[in-house]
Amino acid sequence: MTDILETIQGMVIDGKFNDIEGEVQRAVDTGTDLNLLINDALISAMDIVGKKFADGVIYVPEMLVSATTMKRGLDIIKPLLQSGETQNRGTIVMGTVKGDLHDIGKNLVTMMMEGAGFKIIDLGVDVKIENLLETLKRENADILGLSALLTTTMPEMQKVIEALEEAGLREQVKVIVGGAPIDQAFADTIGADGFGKDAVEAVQLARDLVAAK
Ligand code: B1M
Repeated sequence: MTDILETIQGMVIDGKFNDIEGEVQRAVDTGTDLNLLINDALISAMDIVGKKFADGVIYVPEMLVSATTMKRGLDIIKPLLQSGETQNRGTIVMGTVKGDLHDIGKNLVTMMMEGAGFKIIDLGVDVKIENLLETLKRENADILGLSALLTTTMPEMQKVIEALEEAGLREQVKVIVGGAPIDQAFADTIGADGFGKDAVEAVQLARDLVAAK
């Protein structure tokens, strides 16, 4: 890893939220590959933070400060991910499921989807099923994107899919799921239309699902 990526990774781990924007901007200005910046510096930092938390080396407040630092870094990158595509490829309603407050991954997916020309309605975190259904209907959405980071909130995804069926929306709305504990097997079990390992995969999946509609 280059020095600048290592510095940025360290800043997220140490929660240097006042300094991160300048450093990420410097990385961008010096032509650092955005994929490396996102994956090798920012996301990998959160993996290390998560491990430290699991090992009892840090606690929730430190994890939160790292998350804030990560978000500020991503904010610098966000405009660069917008491709300027004006064509609306389809409408996607995004949210982190009820009971779950993790939104960094969901925000990253949202940014990339917007960059790829989708219209995104981001309902945020801890989203209730009624709110999802109401928005999907109102927006006549093509896709619902659900994120979950906790093993305890994963089952909520299945509840959402069941609610879509009960509301008669399942044929019209394709469901993409993602988040650290989610995998293809889980997506298949709950009857989702697709699983995105990361933001890039999620965008490709959304493209494919809309094209096949
Ligand atoms: Co929490 N947390 N956290 N946390 N947190 C995890 C998830 C954990 C694995 C840490 C650990 O123990 N190692 C653990 C869960 C364990 C489990 O479920 N078995 C955990 C825990 C336990 C908790 C609390 C319960 C802690 C407590 O209070 N005791 C609590 C729960 C709060 C709640 O949600 N109700 C909690 C709280 C928090 C903070 C608020 C402090 C903070 C979140 C801040 C925020 O998001 N605004 C936080 C953080 C930062 C983490 C870790 C360290 C980092 C998550 C992250 O942002 N990763 C996390 C450990 C880890 O995941 N390594 C951890 C970076 C992000 C870019 O990756 O979200 O995976 P990710 O997204 C990826 C892919 O998964 C995918 O694309 C993204 C880009 O590649 N993806 C999708 C995500 N969504 C997608 C949707 C798609 C497609 C792809 O389609 C729609």
